[in-house]
Amino acid sequence: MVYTSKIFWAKARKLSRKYLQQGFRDSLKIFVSGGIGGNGLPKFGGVGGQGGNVIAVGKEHIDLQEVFKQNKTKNYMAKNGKNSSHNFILGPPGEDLKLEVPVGVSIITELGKKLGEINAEGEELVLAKGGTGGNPKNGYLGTRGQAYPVIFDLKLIADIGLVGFPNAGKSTLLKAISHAKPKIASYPFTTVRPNVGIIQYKDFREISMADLPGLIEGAYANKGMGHKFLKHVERTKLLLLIVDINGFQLSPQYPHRSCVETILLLNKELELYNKELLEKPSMLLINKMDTQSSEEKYKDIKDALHNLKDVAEKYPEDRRPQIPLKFSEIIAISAKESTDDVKLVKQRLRRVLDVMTQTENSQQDSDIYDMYNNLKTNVNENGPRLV
Ligand SMILES: Nc1nc2c(ncn2[C@@H]2O[C@H](COP(=O)(O)OP(=O)(O)OP(=O)(O)O)[C@@H](O)[C@H]2O)c(=O)[nH]1
Ligand SMILES: [Mg+2]
Repeated sequence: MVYTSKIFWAKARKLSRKYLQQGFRDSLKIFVSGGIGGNGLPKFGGVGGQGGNVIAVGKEHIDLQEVFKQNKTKNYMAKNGKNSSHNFILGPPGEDLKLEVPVGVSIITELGKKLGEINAEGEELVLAKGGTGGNPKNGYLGTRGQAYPVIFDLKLIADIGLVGFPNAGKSTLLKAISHAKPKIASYPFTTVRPNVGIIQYKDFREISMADLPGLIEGAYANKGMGHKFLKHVERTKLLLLIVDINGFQLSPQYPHRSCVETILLLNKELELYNKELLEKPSMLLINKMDTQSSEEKYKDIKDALHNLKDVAEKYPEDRRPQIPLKFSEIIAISAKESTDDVKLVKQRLRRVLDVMTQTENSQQDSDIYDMYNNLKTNVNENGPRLV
């Protein structure tokens, strides 16, 4: 037994290291420069052509890394403007350079200034402007274009973000609820890069769900896979937390955390990373209800689940969230063994998201607005809905 457990943890450690080596990237730095403006022709008052711009253009379903690997360069320059000449008194402008980038990318400078985001297919953003053509104001000498490194930072866009410690069953749920085929295994850090699955309904409504690699304590400070994946949660509409009824232990060197502790710790990690995440609607799934004594364990924690705020107050400060998440629902399930449970989750997720969509479309409709607010707040008034 000791031997098997040694192999297990060695494998888990190796895998988490493998993730770091394998270089999955959802951020990438390149150098962009706008074309130089063409020179003017003072004798004839000729104006040089404007340098071309470097422009990012959104494209669905492309991989950030692949796009730039194919080009084998990190320098992207637009064409220079042509000089003014006898034949062309107005020098022709330099051609723009268009770079296709995945939808969902934010573009920032090295100093952290945000240049913008690309959120739709075909959306364009000028990354580097071309220089001005030579004219009377600049002594007919074309100027240089903007040139600097830019960083593409990809955030997934999905309706639902699955958040949980490693091994909680996130990928198992995604597989059961959608057509995605994530890798599932009994060791932590099986998922090393985010996967998005599409949940399909009979009326053709589709909802996307992102399965993210497991968080660990300290993720907010970039421990484990840290920030890299927490940032994806920022763009999801609903947080779906999933915990193992039996709690979680990263390895024998780390303390075992009970189910309730894991909920509070996930809450704390989200809070430390970005408090605004806690304002999103959220649901909680207590998974692995088919395992031994899970029913008893669930009974024991039911009261605590109704009063997570009070329970949190008894925890030491470093493990206690300041702002407890307000779950619109808490559902005990077996993602692996019960198709009925998965169906129920599918229905409830849709219910919350439909209310949210209606709210977005009609802020004036006070009934819907109240419904939405209730989704966010009913835990404090009536306690969460337990199934
Ligand atoms: N008994 C039982 N096992 C489950 C259930 N859900 C998941 N598992 C098992 O738990 C293990 C981990 O499942 P995953 O779906 O890979 O967990 P994960 O949260 O995606 O893990 P990471 O990708 O490492 O973060 C696997 O061995 C699953 O078969 C469940 O409802 N019941
Ligand atoms: Mg997984």
